[in-house]
Amino acid sequence: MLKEFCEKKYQKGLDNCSHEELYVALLEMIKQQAKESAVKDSAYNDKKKVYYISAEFLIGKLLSNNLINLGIYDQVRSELEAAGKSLQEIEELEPEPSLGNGGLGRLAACFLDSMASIGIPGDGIGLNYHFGLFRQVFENHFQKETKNPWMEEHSWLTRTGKSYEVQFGGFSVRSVLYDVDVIGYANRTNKLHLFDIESINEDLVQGDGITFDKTKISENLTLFLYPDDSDEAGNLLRIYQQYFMVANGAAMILEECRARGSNFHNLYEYAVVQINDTHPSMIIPELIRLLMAEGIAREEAIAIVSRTCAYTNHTILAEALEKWPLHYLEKVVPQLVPIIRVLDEQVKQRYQDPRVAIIDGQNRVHMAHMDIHYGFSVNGVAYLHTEILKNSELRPFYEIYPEKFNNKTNGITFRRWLLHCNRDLAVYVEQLIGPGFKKDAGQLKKLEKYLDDAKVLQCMLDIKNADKLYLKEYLKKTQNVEIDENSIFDIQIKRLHEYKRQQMNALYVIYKYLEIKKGNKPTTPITVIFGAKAAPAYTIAKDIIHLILCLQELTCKDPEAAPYLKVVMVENYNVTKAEKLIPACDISEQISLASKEASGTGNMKFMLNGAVTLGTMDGANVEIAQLVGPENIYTFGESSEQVIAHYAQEDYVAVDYYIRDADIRRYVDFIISPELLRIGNASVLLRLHGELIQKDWFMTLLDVKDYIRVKERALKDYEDRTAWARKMLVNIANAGFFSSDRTIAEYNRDIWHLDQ
Ligand code: 26Q
Repeated sequence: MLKEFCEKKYQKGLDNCSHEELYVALLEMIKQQAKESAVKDSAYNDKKKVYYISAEFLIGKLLSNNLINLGIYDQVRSELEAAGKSLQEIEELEPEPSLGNGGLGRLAACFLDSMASIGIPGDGIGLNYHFGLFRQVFENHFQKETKNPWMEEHSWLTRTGKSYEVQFGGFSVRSVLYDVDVIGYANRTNKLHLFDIESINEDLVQGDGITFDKTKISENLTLFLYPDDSDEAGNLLRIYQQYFMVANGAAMILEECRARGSNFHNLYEYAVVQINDTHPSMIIPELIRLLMAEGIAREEAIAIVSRTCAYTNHTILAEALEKWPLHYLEKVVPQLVPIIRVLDEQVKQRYQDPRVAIIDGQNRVHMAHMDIHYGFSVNGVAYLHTEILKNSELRPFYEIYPEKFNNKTNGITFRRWLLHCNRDLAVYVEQLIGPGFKKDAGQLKKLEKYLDDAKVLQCMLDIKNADKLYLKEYLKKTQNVEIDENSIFDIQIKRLHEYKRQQMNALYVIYKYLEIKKGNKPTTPITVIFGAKAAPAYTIAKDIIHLILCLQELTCKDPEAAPYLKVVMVENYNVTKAEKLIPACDISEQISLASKEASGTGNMKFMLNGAVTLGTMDGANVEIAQLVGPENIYTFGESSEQVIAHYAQEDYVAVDYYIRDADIRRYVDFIISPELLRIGNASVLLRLHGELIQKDWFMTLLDVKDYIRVKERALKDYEDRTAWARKMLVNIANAGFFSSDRTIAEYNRDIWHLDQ
């Protein structure tokens, strides 16, 4: 099929086409097929539609994924092979759009895939950031941020004719809309709508860095995702971005619903708006404003919107819960302020408890509070997280609206995170249990009948070894580092944040290094791999990256340690790198301070690819533990209840652990040892050392000893390879629950209620 397409397009055979030509042809061919399959086979009637609105969509590269979902991957690959071309090399030409930070953005992308794959009419609404999230480069053991241009002449973006005028305080901008096809697996095609501005000026960015004039809104609005918000101009720009997304989204939703027959009094029969964290929360007052402009009375407009919008919470970290000073909103979106004030007054009349107010005593608008009062559903993203929301973080709201609260444990799309990223494993699983698991992930459970089959267990190990070899070659090629494929691959990849505790893993490395120097060499060597970007203004996070890069140099250059212990920090961690790292992993590091990680989704990807989790009882780890049983996961550390009690009683004092425990003192002091000071920057390492002893907001020292103990047990267990392969298989067999198809079916069953 590609052959005919190229013959028609270029008047030559595949073998005579360049990789670039083949890439462009594939883009066009896939777009054409997507159009043809747009609403084919949909089980749902298209009256009511989901609008998933999100500041982030971390979609990753789309070429292979789209070929898989269209069911033509194998055919295209063999056509190319027959012509001496490699699909993998063509795929390398595709830039990765960096339209997200991490978990929340990747979740949105998995949800779009699942909606299209189970036939739900559901589109994404977001922004088209030209330089996305920054590209990370390492220089002198530090993270440096550069811009990440990804839009090219030929891409998945299709410029539509849609455009709206968006009014801000004192000026307006005109939008342009790009659409990306969301091609479901053997099902329908939906859309991701990405709004941009017509007047964007990429030249505002100096050189290849990420600095620009933050005040020129009509030129900079969609340049970057989350520009530095450490100053007022950065915060204002965030609000401009949010309102721009919301105003375009609301206008488009109303236009579409009118076209499908809504008279707006019944808007909730035509649309459900899922608000992905608080970043799009202004859609509530904006929709109210637009309905009032259509002549609907205020009270009714509020009631309609309250039946249309639902809110998902992704975090309990106070600093991530958005509270905008009212005077910022007055400057950026004066037209929303009277509406927000009305909503606030209504709430204050009904409930005297200041904890549930929308506008607080310092005149700050609590976006989440507006969502909870004026949305019809509030959901957390894992069982434990939702319980914490109900019982502590949002307790006063739960007391008012118990019926609004529900849990939707996160999921991942198995098309990308198994079929695409680990073909060898997917093919083998299909040999064992047939193809049914691709549409119904619960069928992976059938693998359990092979738990005592030595041949199957050996095949699992062989596939893992092959994946480790691929990763070794990839790291050699991309970063020129040499790792040992026969070592244990211990991997921690996620955004850099103190609560995720990369610093605790670094302390383990120090412990192990000192053991090796004492002569206690591990039976199997260990490769500790990190991948993480730190927010440009997050000093401690960047200090932790510095420590890890210093440890990389120390372990790789020390001839005594290197054969047994190596640290590797993968540069510019993104979706594409995750796809290479996850299949090769033996031990999946999920070590957040209990209660702080809402769910985690990397944990699910690793499990599905046969890695064993080493983690705290936090987020979805709790559900993983329940599914696989204590034999097949390594858990450690204090429970979420204990941690919440430490915060309530303010009784955690890091320095006490440091003083009382000579081991802890040795590991922490190594950060400022002559060995590391020779490599790193003294003032940075000193700052990090001081931070761990004097603050340690996320209680690293509380759990570090237990962490080391349990990690040592996992490494020892690894020596019995058959027993380990059994753990791998149990993890894969029980991963079915974490398919985002299941999550989306639950959203529909409990929140969206779209009819078949
Ligand atoms: C807020 C205010 C100002 C500036 C930035 C922000 C901000 C930006 C991004 C706040 C939060 C985010 C992203 C949060 C996120 O990715 N949360 C993750 O969501 C995943 C999907 O539900 C969970 O699995 C993770 O546990 C959670 O950390």
